[in-house]
Amino acid sequence: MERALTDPVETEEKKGGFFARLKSGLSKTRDTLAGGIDQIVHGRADVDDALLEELEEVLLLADVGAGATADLLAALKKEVAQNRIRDQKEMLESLKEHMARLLTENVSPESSEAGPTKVILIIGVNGSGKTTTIGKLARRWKKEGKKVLLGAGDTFRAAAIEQMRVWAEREGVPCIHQKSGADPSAVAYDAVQAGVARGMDVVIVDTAGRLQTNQNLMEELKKVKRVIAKVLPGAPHETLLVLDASIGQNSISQARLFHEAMGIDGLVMTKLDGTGKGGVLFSITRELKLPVRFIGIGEKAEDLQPFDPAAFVEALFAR
Ligand SMILES: Nc1nc2c(ncn2[C@@H]2O[C@H](COP(=O)(O)OP(=O)(O)OP(=O)(O)O)[C@@H](O)[C@H]2O)c(=O)[nH]1
Ligand SMILES: [Mg+2]
Repeated sequence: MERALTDPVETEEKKGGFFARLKSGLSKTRDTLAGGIDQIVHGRADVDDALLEELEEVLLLADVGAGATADLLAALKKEVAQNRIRDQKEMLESLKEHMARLLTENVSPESSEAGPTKVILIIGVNGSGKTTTIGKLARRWKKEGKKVLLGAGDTFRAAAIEQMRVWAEREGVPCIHQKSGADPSAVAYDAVQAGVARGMDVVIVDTAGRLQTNQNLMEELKKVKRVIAKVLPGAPHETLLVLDASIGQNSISQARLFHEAMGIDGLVMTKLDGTGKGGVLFSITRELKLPVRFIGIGEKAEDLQPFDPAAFVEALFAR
């Protein structure tokens, strides 16, 4: 089959756009982080205590968080003492290495136990970017040749069902939905059953946004998960929490409560393009030991990328 040359994802990737897009999506955090570092090293030769203190401030401003910043500073100070960091260039190289390490150490890899049909449950607070992320994932995976089915599990508002159907139609994937007000676990049940029956590779189930502190709504979410497991034992294979990066450090307590209630397998960090707080990824992986699976760097269908720690750090410091 001939591919349309105008497919935006296709064209982007042909241009080697992955890194360019990442770089532009992270420009606000880069301004805070690399821009801040540029300012403090400007006109100074030595890596001394004063410089490291200013570096600490820059990291905190970019929302790297107190714990992760302390880790990074301790590592750098040790290397300065051992004479392994002798100038600013070496300091920057070492900082980048330690930052990439923070994003990968202790983080569990993606589980690979899914059978022929992989079920993914998407959860998070209101407006974090769940439905948009599902649409973007549908596009990505369909383009990879996978058979994708969506479940419009946000039955809270009619507009949410409509939003999911619009994405499904645009990406050319089936969408299982019921009327607004229907039981979300019934929709999840139907979606997974249909996914298995139709031999789908991936079923992605949307849910209504909810606060992590709302007991009743968290119980409802647990029920969705239980019902999915009843239709297909072992499912959902991945429960992904979608977090809005612009809330910075607040995302840590949010993620912790969702994780305690639901058992999360990974994170999707959205809206990185709109915030200088992208440093939060370092603290959230450090605190929760959960992998960031995807990042959202814009509103368009192609603005979702699998998270690549090394590329992320590189893009944060790229000129
Ligand atoms: N700039 C930017 N906007 C995003 C990104 N991801 C989502 N959005 C926008 O965020 C808004 C909310 O997105 P939704 O996908 O509807 O969020 P949701 O979590 O499904 O919201 P509820 O269903 O109401 O809980 C929309 O305007 C999206 O276009 C992103 O990575 N970058
Ligand atoms: Mg939604």
